[in-house]
Order: sequence, then structure tokens, then C-alpha cells
Amino acid sequence: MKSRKSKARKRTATPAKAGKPAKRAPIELYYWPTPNGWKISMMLEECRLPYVLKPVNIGKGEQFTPHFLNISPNNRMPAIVDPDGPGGKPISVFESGAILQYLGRKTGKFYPKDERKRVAVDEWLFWQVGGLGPMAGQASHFRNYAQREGNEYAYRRYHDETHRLLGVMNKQLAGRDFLTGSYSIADMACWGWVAAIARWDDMLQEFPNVMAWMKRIRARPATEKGFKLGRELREQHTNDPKADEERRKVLFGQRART
Ligand SMILES: N[C@@H](CCC(=O)N[C@@H](CS)C(=O)NCC(=O)O)C(=O)O
Repeated sequence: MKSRKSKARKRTATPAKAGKPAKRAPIELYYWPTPNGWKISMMLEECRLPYVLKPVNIGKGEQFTPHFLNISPNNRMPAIVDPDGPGGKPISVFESGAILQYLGRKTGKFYPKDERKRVAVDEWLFWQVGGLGPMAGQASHFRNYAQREGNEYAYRRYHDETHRLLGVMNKQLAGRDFLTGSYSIADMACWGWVAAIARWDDMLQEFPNVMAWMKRIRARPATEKGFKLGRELREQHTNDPKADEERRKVLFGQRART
């Protein structure tokens, strides 16, 4: 197993001082700077939870190391290990929606306790993980990686569905600052994908409430920090054409590994 210790970066955690009780060990964040990764870096920053970055370079195949698969059997980041889980014992969590809910329950922040409000947050959180994320992800694949020629049907299908979802979101945001009223894990889940779509072309211009919401969240200091986390790692990798070729081989055409 390859150790990533040397690459780990400490964020907000501070070492224990002599005579004082030791601080809780930081949460390990298994992460690469993508829309799914930003959800969790934004939440950790919002909650000011101490965490240590464990980069998972998905373009190099680090999501397939036995250590990572033990934490995230789906070979997808993000994932976390909280050394101070239930009963004071470590817990690992994979799937961004499950991580956001876990951190929301742990801190009591951005995930209301009131059942009606919580159901509303869950609705939009699941809307993101089952809808906006996968559809925008496929649209992005056909826009950025597949040849347009011969793939027109798939290109249109995922762009249309992303467009439809943005229309739903735009209606929900009419007269609201955030998806369910107050800023929540549902907004954090959606933000990175909307920010990615904003770079495509003028699709987002058709949805003024979504654009205003995106800017509102972008202005939060925690968004700034969470969004910036690990950016330099990806830039180093993507500016190298050989690494780009390697990335395609690792990421596309995956099949079950037995
Ligand atoms: N449903 C997962 C999706 C996570 C996901 O797709 N992560 C991508 C990067 S954005 C990944 O780790 N890809 C690695 C791979 O394709 O092998 C979640 O919400 O956590």
C-alpha cells in the first residue's frame, strides 16, 4: 500500500501544548478538487472542523489503492475518516451526501434538527446526488472528453436534462436566498456543479435565480477556502499532456475489477 503521509497537508488543526488536554485528531479528508470534493471541503470550512488533506489523485488511479478502497469501496472520492466518530471511535464515510449528513449531525450545523426542515434539506440533497450531479457529470463528459461527431444523441440528452434540472432549481430559488430557506448542506452539494456549468457557455444565463444564488454562496469565506483547496495539485497534473493521456486511461472505460 502506498503511503500518502508525505502529501498530507494540515489545515486548521493545531498541535497539543504541554499541560493542556490533547486536541482531537483532525478529520482525514480524502479529496481531489472537483465539484464532488468541494462539497466536503466547503462544509468542513463552514463548520471550522480541523481536518487534514489526503489527496486522492484520481487521474493517477490513487482511488484504487487498497487503503482507499477500504474506506471507499466505490473507488470514488470524497471520503472521510473521523477519528472521533460515534462512541469516540473512528468512523469512515464515503458518498458525498452521506458525508454531508454525517457532518451536519455531528456539528448540528447546516442540517436542521426540526423534522420538516430536515426532510426539505434531504429532498434537495438527494435531488443533487441522484440528479444534478450525475446528469451534469455526463453532460460534462460529452462536452469535454467525447467527440461530438457520432455522439450527438448522448450530448443532447444530458445537456437537455441538465437544462431541465436548472429550470427546477430556478423555480425553487424564486423568492428564496437558498434552496430550503437557510444555507444548508443541500446548497453546498449543488454549488460546485453549478459553478462548473457556469464555465460551459451561456446555459446559466437563462436561470437568473440560480446565478444570483451561485454568487451569494461564492461570496462566503468558507466557499473561497473550500473551493481553493488542492487546486495547485490538479493544475500541476492537468498542465502535463502525458498526465492528461494517463488520466483518460484511468478514468474512462472502467469495468468491474474482480
Ligand atoms: N456519488 C459519488 C460520486 C463521486 C464521484 O463521482 N467522484 C469522482 C470525481 S468527481 C471520482 O472519484 N472519480 C474517480 C473515478 O472515476 O475512478 C459522491 O457523491 O460522492
